[in-house]
Amino acid sequence: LGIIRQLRQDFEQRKLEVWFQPQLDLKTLDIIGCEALLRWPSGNGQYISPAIFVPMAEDAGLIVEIGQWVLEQACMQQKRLEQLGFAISIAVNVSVPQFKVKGYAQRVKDTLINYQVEPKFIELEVTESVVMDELSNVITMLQELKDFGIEIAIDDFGTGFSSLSYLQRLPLDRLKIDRAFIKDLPGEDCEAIAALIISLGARLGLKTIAEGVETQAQADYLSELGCDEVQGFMYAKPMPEKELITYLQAKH
Ligand code: G
Ligand code: G
Ligand code: MN
Ligand code: NA
Repeated sequence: LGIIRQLRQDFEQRKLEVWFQPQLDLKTLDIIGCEALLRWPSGNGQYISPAIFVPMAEDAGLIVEIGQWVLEQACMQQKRLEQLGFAISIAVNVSVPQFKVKGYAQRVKDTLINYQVEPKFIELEVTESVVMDELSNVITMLQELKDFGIEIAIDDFGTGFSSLSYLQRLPLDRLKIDRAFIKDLPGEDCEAIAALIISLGARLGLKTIAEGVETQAQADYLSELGCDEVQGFMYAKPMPEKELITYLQAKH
């Protein structure tokens, strides 16, 4: 079976999973949210990385359906967590082809209404590639979602090849500093870039979140720079829903 046929079949047979990775306030270490991350089981407890199959699903157009399903899973998870007393937001990754579907923003809004999720508890993570494609259209859609109350983050910030001018034109809430700029911290080049992104975020009135934080030295340095939030193996790995609930209850 071709990999896309297999993916489609496993998706239709509800074999895909959505895991969640906590995001913390760097000062208080309170859990402020989590990122929803796709997992494709390949048997014996192994998983095919989304870094491999998401680009294929994008090319095949399959990401539109899968992305909608991830959003629905995120909505259901948000409600469950809220009912357990954890009012935290859930960040969902959105790919370029999803934005190309007519009425995408309305569909997102309808989904939240359907699941009775308060928009402030859902964040969409978009990459710079979204912006480079059809700028005015994307701005309109993101503005519509933002007006509804959904938060918008730029994912993998600093790794794209677009100009920075879009930062003024998009209705953003958060910059996610790519792991590439965190992994060698503290260290000359990395420090300069991380520091620049954090101060840029502050100047633009945006929150900054560092991804891929693995060591206390990285956390200390980010704290010194004034980074707002962190996500990474040092705090928690992506985990299935049940584990997330156990984790949140243990932290409480
Ligand atoms: O979980 P992991 O770090 O292996 O994810 C690798 C990549 O796959 C990340 O860049 C992430 O943005 C992407 N990814 C994970 N889940 C989703 C999803 O639901 N939708 C999209 N579009 N990308 C995802
Ligand atoms: O590209 P995006 O930011 O959406 O993807 C997040 C990815 O980063 C997920 O696949 C997640 O598993 C991975 N990730 C999260 N925290 C860490 C970390 O501390 N170290 C490493 N190496 N990867 C991480
Ligand atoms: Mn992401
Ligand atoms: Na990223």
